[in-house]
Amino acid sequence: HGQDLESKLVHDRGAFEESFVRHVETTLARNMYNCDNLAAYQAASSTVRDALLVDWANTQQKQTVHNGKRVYYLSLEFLMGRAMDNALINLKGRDNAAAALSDLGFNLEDVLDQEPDAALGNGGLGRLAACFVDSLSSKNYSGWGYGLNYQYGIFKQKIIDGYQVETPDYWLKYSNPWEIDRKEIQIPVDFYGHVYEDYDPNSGKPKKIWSGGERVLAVAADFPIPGYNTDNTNNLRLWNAKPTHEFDFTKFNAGDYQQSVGAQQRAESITAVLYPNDNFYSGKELRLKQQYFWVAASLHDIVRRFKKTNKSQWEKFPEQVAIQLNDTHPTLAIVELQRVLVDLEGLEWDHAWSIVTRVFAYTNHTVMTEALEKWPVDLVGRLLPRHLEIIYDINFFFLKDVEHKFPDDRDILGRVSIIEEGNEKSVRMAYLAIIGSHKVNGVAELHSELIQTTIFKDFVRVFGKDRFTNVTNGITPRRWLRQANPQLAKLISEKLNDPNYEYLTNLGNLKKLEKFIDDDEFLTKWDAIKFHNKRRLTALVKEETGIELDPTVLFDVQVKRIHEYKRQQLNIFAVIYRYLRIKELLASGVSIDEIKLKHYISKASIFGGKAAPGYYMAKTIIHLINKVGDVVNNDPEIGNLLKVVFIPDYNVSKAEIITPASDLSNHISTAGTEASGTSNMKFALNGGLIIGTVDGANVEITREIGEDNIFLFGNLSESVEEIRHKHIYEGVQIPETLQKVFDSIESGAFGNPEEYKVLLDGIRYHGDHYLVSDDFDLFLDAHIKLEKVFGHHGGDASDKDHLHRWVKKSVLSVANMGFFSSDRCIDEYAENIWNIEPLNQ
Ligand code: 26V
Repeated sequence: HGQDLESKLVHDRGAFEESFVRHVETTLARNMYNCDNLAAYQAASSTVRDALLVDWANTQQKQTVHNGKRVYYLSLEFLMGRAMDNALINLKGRDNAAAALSDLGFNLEDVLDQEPDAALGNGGLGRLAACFVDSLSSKNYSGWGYGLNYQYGIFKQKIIDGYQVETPDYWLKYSNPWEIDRKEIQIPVDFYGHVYEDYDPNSGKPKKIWSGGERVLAVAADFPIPGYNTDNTNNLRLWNAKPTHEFDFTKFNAGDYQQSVGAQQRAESITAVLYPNDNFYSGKELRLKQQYFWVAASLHDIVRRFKKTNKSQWEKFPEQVAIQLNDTHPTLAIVELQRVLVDLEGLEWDHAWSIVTRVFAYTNHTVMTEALEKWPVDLVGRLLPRHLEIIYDINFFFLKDVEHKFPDDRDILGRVSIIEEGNEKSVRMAYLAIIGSHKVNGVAELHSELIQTTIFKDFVRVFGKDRFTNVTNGITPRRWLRQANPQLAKLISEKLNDPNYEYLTNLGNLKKLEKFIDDDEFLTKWDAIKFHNKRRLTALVKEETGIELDPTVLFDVQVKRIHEYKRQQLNIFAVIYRYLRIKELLASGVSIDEIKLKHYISKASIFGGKAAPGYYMAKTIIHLINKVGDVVNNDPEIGNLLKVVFIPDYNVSKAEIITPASDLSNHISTAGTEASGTSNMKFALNGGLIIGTVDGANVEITREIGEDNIFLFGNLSESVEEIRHKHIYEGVQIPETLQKVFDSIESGAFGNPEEYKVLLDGIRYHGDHYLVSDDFDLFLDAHIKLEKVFGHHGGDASDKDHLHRWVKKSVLSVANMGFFSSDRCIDEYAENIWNIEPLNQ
């Protein structure tokens, strides 16, 4: 019956309409005459949710009966974006929903547009987790996500007078139809208190007891994750922190009722807000509380599920459970499992530890030292006294092994110790994660190589090369092709003779597009779709900024978190250089038309991205971009030759509009700093070309699509250290071109030069850590080269070869992007790290 209902709601127009009307009248307590787009979204999403729940319940049932190994993906961030379009696509019910809504007087796109983004993440790491749960479901794995149900997601960014202003993202203003409250699933989590020793009455052995302190409840909220073209619907479980309602009666009796209730209410602050830092560690107590709260609740949930069928057969635990640590944020799970096994279940230390290390694996997402978590020992000891003891014990046994292995190397002990000695002792979470895992992976080849030769090189000596591996990141083609770029997805399905879009789960099939590389009609269609997408973006830009873009010009895009290492400053400096050159040419009497013919093609530089609220330098870069935009866009001489826009509040739903509309996107991090990047994959999969450094997954993208189809430039990662050294000992050489840019900034061309002093001085006087000066001319050269290819694109129709040069590169990119499906990543994790197999449908 359930399956029937599901299939009806999604595939039967009448049933969808009936359910929609019922939800308007009952769930929303409104009527059809008083139903705006928002209400329509709520009623439609409730209908889709009802359908999802059927698959979800069946899947859980099936997985329980099968009783195979499950993987749990622990991530503090899941940057899901909107759910409804994705659910309709995965259930193959989009056309039906569109037709039903149209019958009722609504337009599906407008209705979808009402949904707030679930923005429970910062950037790459959180979006990767979202792609991974999509692939886990789509490839029929039994895999759950565990995270926190923040009331406030990543802040909303406003641009006021060119400055970033943060406002809270209260995304649960209206009830969330995708959330299934599991109020009955409550797990107590303790903090603070003290540890004492007691005797186990059974064994007579000493035993540690952790008691006292503060108790908070973890209450489950579940989110169904539908797979594409399968009934498999996994679960994403996000925890809410709630007070226990166990009054502190001593306070109560003393008449301090107010304070007693107040302390309880503060429990909810644990899951109130997502920390808005990306690639930067700041040691806040509440953040550590979030981590333990989430890890303890998730682990106890996992253990409870295991014990239901396996009782206390702990040897079976690693055969039933794999846990993937998304960065070091959940590292305390290693300690918590050891505590559960030793303190609560009475296992011997070594036995427990051998179970722990078979269960966990750790993914590193950055080599940036400022992002590596190091929690002060004092803080850990106060918040989690028993855990700190266990960390010391883990370290003791580990260092004993290291000493045994390297008896003549005294220094290595200090280097690999979990505890960093110094003014303030701290716990190095990455080291703990490596020691407690059976596999450690980086997220692209270059990155995995770098972690093994730099930050973790001692651990390669200690544990051997086999503990380390690489899994190059990927993205889900359902959202990032089918959903974001429906016209291109359709053209591909026609060309591949694949009316059911099977290629979306077999992305290697894209390769067959190469056959059509000389098919002019196809290339023209391809180009027209890009143009359509550019118009869509033009409308968004107009709405968000008031700026009118000409969709025929080159759209040159850089959207991602604002960070010095990602080098938005390099990009905007090059834009300024271009503007100054254009002004010079105009001043010397060269006409605009001649400039367009001989010097510069018309382009729009499009930026977007958030800066961490405390990251002053990043905010300065945003301000500069906006000020350059003000000057350039209002210069009457320039016209469409150059425009500069900063799209405020870049997020997943805006990415779905921006990505398919780019001709060229920037992935220009200092070599060796961007672990992988995933937006590079999204752009290439949508037929945008890349200008990039030899960094992160750009390396594998180049290998797959061919070096003729990507514009690489810049110093290589192996030279970076030496160049930095030279900067410090011999000073930084500013090339003439960049000097021109600096001079104009300092002349006040873009507002008060004082505001940009930190930015320029960082390059000139403080060692130019990110090699802007070294890569500037190389970046300009790469532009000259690529603009020759783009030039006259869409112009002189008689010169077909030239006309289609860019488009051909675009097609060849897409045709060779199959490798970057997150389905491939998940298969690699499953085989090489988790040792799990898909469930047959
Ligand atoms: C670290 C920290 C440190 C503590 C406070 C907040 C915070 C938030 C995130 C992180 C993790 C590393 C940052 C990250 O997002 N890395 C990105 O991961 C992407 C997915 O693997 C990858 O594509 C990007 O290159 C990498 O920057």
